[in-house]
Amino acid sequence: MDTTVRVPEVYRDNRQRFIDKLNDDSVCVIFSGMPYRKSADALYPFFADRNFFYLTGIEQEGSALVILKKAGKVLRLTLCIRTADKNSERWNGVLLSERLASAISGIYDIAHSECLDAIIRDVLTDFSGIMYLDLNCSVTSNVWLSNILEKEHPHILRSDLQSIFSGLRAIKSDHEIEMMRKAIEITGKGIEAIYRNIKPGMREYQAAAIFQYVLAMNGAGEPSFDTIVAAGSNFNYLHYPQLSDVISDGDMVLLDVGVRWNGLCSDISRAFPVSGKFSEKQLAVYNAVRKCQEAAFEFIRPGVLIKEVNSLCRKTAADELIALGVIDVPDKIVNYYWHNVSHHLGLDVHDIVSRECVLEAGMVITVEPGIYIPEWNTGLRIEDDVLVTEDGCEILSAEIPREAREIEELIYG
Ligand SMILES: [Mn+2]
Repeated sequence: MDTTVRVPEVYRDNRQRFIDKLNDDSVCVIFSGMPYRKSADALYPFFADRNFFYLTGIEQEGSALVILKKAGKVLRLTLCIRTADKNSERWNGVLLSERLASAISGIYDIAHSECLDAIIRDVLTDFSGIMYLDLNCSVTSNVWLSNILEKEHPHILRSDLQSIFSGLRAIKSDHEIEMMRKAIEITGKGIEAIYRNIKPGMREYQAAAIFQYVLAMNGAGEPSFDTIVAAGSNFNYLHYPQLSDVISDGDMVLLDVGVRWNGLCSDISRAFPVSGKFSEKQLAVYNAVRKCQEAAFEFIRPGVLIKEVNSLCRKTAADELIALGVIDVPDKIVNYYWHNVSHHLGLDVHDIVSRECVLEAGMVITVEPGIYIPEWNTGLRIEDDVLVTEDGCEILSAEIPREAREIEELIYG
């Protein structure tokens, strides 16, 4: 858990925007979810549904939010949370009190989860509007609710929540941008600590532990996704998960790391030579990727499509690889350019916003061109997070050392 105090106004504003999008006669039920079983009696760590979090700021399992809107007015806004039970708390720690749940979310009507069934039956009595659900969500509580609807209220129209959230979460609030700046700042500290402390002979997971240590010491317990440290030829696996190899002298190391701060994510990649000195070929690929990035930074502004940013980067990469003699015609770039350049970033690392939508001021996307040349045993991406502004973009992660020379100096110490 990070230590920043949550602000109920943030979630109140999010709820208002959300409620404005709902049909005038509607019911909406959103669940936080439950932890998945790992094996025997062990569970995976719990992670609350991001749409639920967006509306409540609550991270606790077994919670639900019920909204009833009639003739355009909110008649019910109830947050259900698990009842504190001394026996379960002895094993698993303290649950949210009603008062704390209310203080975090800004919701006054707090009920216990045991009452959810009765609350839903109550709001559905004589109801004939639209029921909003996460139709693609397979958590047990969602299936349970769908069954009630099918059996008892087959006439009620159901509508999917995702498209509403996808629109709402596209434009980041000032609060969200502030939280992302903080996530990025801590990510930068973690990356710099790796630059300064990594040595040939270490294993990849030991480099990841340096990052995790810096997170913890900065009050951020949680990376925003599984840390990637890929040395040598492991750049071939884009979401390389093992982290078990020894980092050898002469290896390039690819980091793809992020931090979650008050729910908001960063997502940054850097690549560097563990010895502190790029080889000629490593530097050539590095500079080519940097050129793609600069082209994207120049180009990103309101009105642009992510696929246009991608085309520009792919074209730049093709020009670079032709100049380096790796390819002879632009079409062959597909062998070395393996992934798209951008995705939206927010409460989810790959935020639920459509990649097809036209960029607008207030959106935050990644810029992460990558060029991978297995024949040279070198491949890398460089990833920064940018805020789309009225007339261009602001690189939120500009302070994290990125130029080849700066990185060499940091590693040499
Ligand atoms: Mn990314």
